[in-house]
Amino acid sequence: MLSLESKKLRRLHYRSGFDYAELEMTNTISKSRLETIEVEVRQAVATTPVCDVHTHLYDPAFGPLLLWGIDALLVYHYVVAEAFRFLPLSCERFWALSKTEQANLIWEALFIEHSPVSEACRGVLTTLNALGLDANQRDLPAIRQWFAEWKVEDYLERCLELAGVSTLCMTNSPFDDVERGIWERGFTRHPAFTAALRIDPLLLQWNEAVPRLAQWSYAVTPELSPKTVDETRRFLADWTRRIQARYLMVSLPPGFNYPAQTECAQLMEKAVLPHCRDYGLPFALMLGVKRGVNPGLRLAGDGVGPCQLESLENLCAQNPSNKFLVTVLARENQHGLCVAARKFPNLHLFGCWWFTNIPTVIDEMTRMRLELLGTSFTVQHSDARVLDQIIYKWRHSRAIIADVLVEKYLALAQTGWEPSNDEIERDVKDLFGGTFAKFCSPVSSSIDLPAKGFDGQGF
Ligand code: FIX
Ligand code: ZN
Repeated sequence: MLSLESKKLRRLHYRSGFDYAELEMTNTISKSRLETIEVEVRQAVATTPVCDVHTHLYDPAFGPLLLWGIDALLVYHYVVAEAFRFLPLSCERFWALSKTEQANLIWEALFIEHSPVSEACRGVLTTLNALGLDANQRDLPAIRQWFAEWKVEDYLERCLELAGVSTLCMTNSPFDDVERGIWERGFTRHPAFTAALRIDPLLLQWNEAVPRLAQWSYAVTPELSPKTVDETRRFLADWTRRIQARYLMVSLPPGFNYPAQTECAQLMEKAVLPHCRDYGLPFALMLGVKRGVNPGLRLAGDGVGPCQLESLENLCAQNPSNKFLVTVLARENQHGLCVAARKFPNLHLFGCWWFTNIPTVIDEMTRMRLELLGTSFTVQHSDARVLDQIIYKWRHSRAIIADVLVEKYLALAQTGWEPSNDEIERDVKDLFGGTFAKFCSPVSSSIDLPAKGFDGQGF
C-alpha cells in the first residue's frame, strides 16, 4: 500500500512530468529524502511569516477606515460583482440599502440560492472556518453576533496570527479627506503597519489635483512650469516624510504610455521619478486596470485590459537609477512581464493582483515566475480591503505556492541537487517579502541611488 505522502508525490510527479520510478532507478536521492523535502517545503510555506506588500487596510488608529467583520466581507467589491450576476435589483437600489441589507441580499444570492464556489465566496468561508465559526449552519445573524463580541485591537492580532502575516503595507492617499486629517493630527503607529504614498489623483486627474494642492499651500498651476514641478516635489516630500512611505504607488489604465507628452508621463518624469531617486524609494506601478467599465457598480465596476509593456521597458531603461515595483492585471501580460524583469534589475515583480488572484492563475503565474526569474520576485500580496481577508487570501495562496514549490524542489532533486532545509527556508522568506525588502532598501543591489530616505526596514 502506498502511503498518503507517496500517493501525493506520485500525483505531483505526474503533474510535473516527473517520473518517480525513473528517479528511483537513477538512485541519486532516496525516496525518504524526497518525502522529507516535500515536508520541509510545506512546513516552510506554512510557517514563514509574510510581509504583505500591498493592502487597502489601515492602522487601527484610522478607526472606521479599518474594515472588518462579516458584513464588510460580504460587501467586498469582488463579491458584489458576483452578486450582480444574480441580483434582480438595480445598482441604484442596491447602494441605497444599508450595509447590513446589502450583505443579507448577497448572502441569499451567493451562499443560499447558489453554491459559493467562486474564489471570493470560498474566501469568506475559509475565513469563517479559520476563525472557528460554523458557517455550515447558514445562520448569518449568529455569525454577526459572534463578530459583535470582538474588540478591533484583539481581532487584529487574531487575524495577523491566523494569516501568518507580520507586516502589512497600507495604501495611503493624501487626497482622501478622512485619511489626510488623521495623518495631519498624528497618531501612535501600530508596528505591523507600514505606509505607501498613493498618487493616482495627482497623475491621472491633474486638473482636479491642482486646486487641491493650491488649497494645501503648494503654488502649482495647470501648466507644468519649473515652479509647479518644484512645488509638486515639495508636496511629495512632505507626504513621504509625514507617513514614512516605503514606496510611491499608482494604478494605471491599459493605455498608459511612456515616454509621452501626457500630463501623467510628464509628471512622472519631472516630479515623481526624481523624488523617488532623491528619497531612495521605489515607484510601484499596477498596470492594466480599466476604471469604471460599469460605473454603477462602483468599486466592483472596474475591468481589465492588456497594458503596453513597452512603456514599462522604457521607464526601466530610461531611468536606471529608479526602482520599479510592478504587478499587471491582464493574464496575457504575465509572460512578457517576466521577460521584462529578466532585462532590468531595477524591476521587481510582486503579487497576483485582483482578477489574477484565483487559483488557476496564481498557479500559472507562480510557475512562470519561478521558471523565468528564480526566487527574485515577491510571490503574492493580499490587496485585502477587509482585515479578515488576509486569512483566506494567504491560506489559499500558501496552498498553491507550496504545491508549486514542492514540484520545483523535487525537480531539482532529480538533477542530484539536494536543497537543504536552510536553503528552502531562505528561499521561502525571500519570496514572502525578503527579496522585496532588499530591493526596496536604499543600499540595495546594483542600483545606484542617492538615498536620503528611510532605512528600507519593516517589510
Ligand atoms: O488599484 C488598486 O490598488 C486596486 O487593487 C484596487 O483599485 C482594487 O479596487 C482592488 O481592491 C483590487 O484588489
Ligand atoms: Zn490595491
